Amino acid sequence: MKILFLNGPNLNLLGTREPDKYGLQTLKDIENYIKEEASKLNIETDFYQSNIEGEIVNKIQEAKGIYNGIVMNPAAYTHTSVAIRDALLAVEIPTVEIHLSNIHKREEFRKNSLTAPACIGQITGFGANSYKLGLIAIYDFLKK
Ligand code: CA2
Repeated sequence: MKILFLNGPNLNLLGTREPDKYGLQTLKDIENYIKEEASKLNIETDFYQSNIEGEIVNKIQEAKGIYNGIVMNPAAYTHTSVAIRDALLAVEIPTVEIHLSNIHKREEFRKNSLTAPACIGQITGFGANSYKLGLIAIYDFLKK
């Protein structure tokens, strides 16, 4: 099983700023932890982060035929990107949306996700553990 972890804008700053909101772990720390957990389940994972919407769309399109599933934190694009939503719908790769913070407990504009309706489900508010929960969710969905 091959899973792509996609990360949207500013997540490259994880662990360096706003630790109260997003925690102390860097994206690389999270990647290392997920790779360790995934290998126990015989899952191969790749991580990708971009601050550019079109690059994320390209990555989703390229994922077709390579990855069985996607775990995605679209970051701010969650709330704005019709393009990412359309790309997910086009490739039909099962996707779990994840967020570090609970987007439903924050500003009004964060409560709506344009991308979640193109996903099998959403995990939000568990900090870095949302990545692990996302891994388990996509694994359970795909192994059925
Ligand atoms: O809670 C999440 O995972 C979010 O996807 C994070 C996004 C935010 O726009 C979403 O509403 C919820 C923001 C990511 C910004 O990451 C930073 C990390 C460190 C320092 C500054 C920003």
